[in-house]
Amino acid sequence: MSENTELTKGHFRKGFMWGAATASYQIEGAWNEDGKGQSIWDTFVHTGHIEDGTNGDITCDSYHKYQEDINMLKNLKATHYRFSLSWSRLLPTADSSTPNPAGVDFYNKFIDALLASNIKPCVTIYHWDLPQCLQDIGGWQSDDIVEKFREYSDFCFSQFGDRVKLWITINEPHVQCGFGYGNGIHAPGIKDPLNACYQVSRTMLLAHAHAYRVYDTKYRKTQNGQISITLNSDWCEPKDPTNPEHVKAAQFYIDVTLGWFANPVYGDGDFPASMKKSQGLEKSRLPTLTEEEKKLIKGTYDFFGLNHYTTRLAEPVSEATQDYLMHPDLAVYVHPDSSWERAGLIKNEVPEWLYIVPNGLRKLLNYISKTYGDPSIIITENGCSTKNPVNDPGDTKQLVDEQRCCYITSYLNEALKAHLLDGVDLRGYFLWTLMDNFEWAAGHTERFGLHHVDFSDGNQTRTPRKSAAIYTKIIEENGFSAS
Ligand code: PNW
Repeated sequence: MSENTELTKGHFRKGFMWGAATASYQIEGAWNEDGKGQSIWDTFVHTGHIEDGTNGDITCDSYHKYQEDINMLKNLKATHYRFSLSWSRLLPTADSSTPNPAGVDFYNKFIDALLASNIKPCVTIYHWDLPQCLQDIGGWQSDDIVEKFREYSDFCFSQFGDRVKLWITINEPHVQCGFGYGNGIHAPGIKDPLNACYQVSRTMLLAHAHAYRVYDTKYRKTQNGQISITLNSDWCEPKDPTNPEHVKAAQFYIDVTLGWFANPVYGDGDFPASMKKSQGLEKSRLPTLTEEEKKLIKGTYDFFGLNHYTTRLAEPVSEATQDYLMHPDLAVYVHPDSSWERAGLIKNEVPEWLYIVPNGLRKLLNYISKTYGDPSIIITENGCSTKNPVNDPGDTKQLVDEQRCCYITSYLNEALKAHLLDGVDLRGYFLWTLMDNFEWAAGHTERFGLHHVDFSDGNQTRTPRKSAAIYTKIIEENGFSAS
């Protein structure tokens, strides 16, 4: 078949990080227990918005069942676990002088239990669950958030940095800007693609940069860890590679998803020129970063955190396709190739966005390596979903998840090619996700787990899928051994 399926044998570098990833709101539950404050996701789910009407009130109940999560990680043979801290559980009033002792205790116990099982924590400081009290005073649309985030990060380093050596400041600012403030399908549900969406990209970058600088100046010497941001990007190719307009369109799509945040942090400190120009306005709608701000943001990374799921083809917009634009300023029409396999096992009940194109990962890794000066890259998320309801009466839990097994094998093999054949500096891989959880606006309808979770048996019973065993074999071999 195509280059997508030819497997290469070989190994990742020694000490490669093998993990699974989750996020606090998606797994913890206990939304109002033990002094936790409310987050914008608590507010959002309690006012509609979710495909199946579910919420994260209980979800996987990891707040109580964390030892089960650790047991699953042990069985996987994971060396690392990426999870996020709930800001409102730690600082219910977003004030670091009045933390919630039960919240601090919870993460201390959890981190200690992980380390006791020889699994290293990779901690995301912020994975979208902003304290509601901060939203009430403007959230990411107010410059005050930058200092609040700096203070919160400082608090996290001071409490957990003796044991946490791998930090991610902010998860996927691009999705937050687009979904939280552009089309409003994520909390806080603001539909303002021409203003708010851009405005918050600046505060997120500044918040990240300040957190990095605090770590650098106050903690690095004694704690000796690494810290960065995690950016998401599809790979994107011209529909017709011989047509310069298509080539331009594909590059523009990457500039807008990846470059929007990667250019400031890993490039020259500023937003991509193509984005500023593209609107055809005298003054861009993107905020202007001052020279001082650019200097502050530029270079605030110890590695490149990448979340990647899928690939798109690009072409210029035509009259027929203009309704499909992601964003009014994004004058590119992107779509999957008709030959690509779509995620989900059941026809007509499949995730709309996820197409399986393994070599897109290899190309994206090469692109990042070349464009941003060969940084160390950690894949902080990659995975594949299925959609409910499952109407295979023989396997309603989708425990024999052949498609996910193929996804993991083929994407990891492309990552291996990037490392072995192309010399990309790849340091680790975190599979999304350890277990089925609350998949944001899709609620429990979309499942990404290596483990099935029963959300209706009162026990949130976790059951390994076939993909868990497949992933473990790859971890044990540190790649793909010649068998
Ligand atoms: C990521 N897209 O979000 C998040 O970091 C996870 O919390 C989430 O569960 C996971 O991917 C699966 O969706 C994304 O539309 C959301 O391209 C949307 C997109 C990409 C990533």
